[in-house]
Amino acid sequence: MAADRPEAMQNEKEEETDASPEMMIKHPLQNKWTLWFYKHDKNRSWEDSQIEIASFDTVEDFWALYNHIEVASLLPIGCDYSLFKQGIKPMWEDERNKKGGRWLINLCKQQRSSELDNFWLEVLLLLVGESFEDHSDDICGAVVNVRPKGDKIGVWTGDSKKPESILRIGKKLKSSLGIPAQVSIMYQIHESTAKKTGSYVRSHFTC
Ligand code: MGP
Repeated sequence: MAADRPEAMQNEKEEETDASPEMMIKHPLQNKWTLWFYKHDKNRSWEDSQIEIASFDTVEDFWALYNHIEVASLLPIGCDYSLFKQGIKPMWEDERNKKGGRWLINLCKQQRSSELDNFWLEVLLLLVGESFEDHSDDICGAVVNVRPKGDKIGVWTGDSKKPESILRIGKKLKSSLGIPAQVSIMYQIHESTAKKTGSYVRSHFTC
């Protein structure tokens, strides 16, 4: 009878149960994701400075990677992290990005210490958790830029001609990050961003 066994053995039995094959199966994500890192290097092109760090497709491997790397706020200025569905490069030119755009969240300098890491983690969780419901398929990835003039987070979608999907994604993003109603976020088409000459890029949607 189990109750007659010494306590250590009962614990051993419990450990045995915890290590059963069912408990060892990782929790799969709907998509496989790749984390990229960008660091400016004057000897390389922008494209060649994008380095693939790792790919994962389970909850456990997501956390293992997240806990292993530096938080965004401690990256050297000028660096980016990008998380994209596997097979999509974090660049405008990729087939799956070139007709799309991004919801852009501009942070002020003070928000690097107060908001950046929480915002970026929330965005990562929205992506890997497929939290945009019917519109999660329109998501390509997300980018965080650490910049002297103010950091940026962009959520990239694949088709700028899907207003309903874009707006639903924007509203979900805004509410999940707790961005106040009176603060607008804007959606910019990559083609416009790529062609810009000054700092201004027209917003296609705001919410
Ligand atoms: P950036 O890193 O997106 O923003 O783009 P940053 O540094 O805040 O600069 P700003 O122009 O928005 O004020 C910086 C530069 O990186 C761009 O001007 C391009 O030269 C290059 N770049 C950025 N992206 C996202 C791409 C891309 O997708 N493809 C290519 N070819 N170059 C890019």
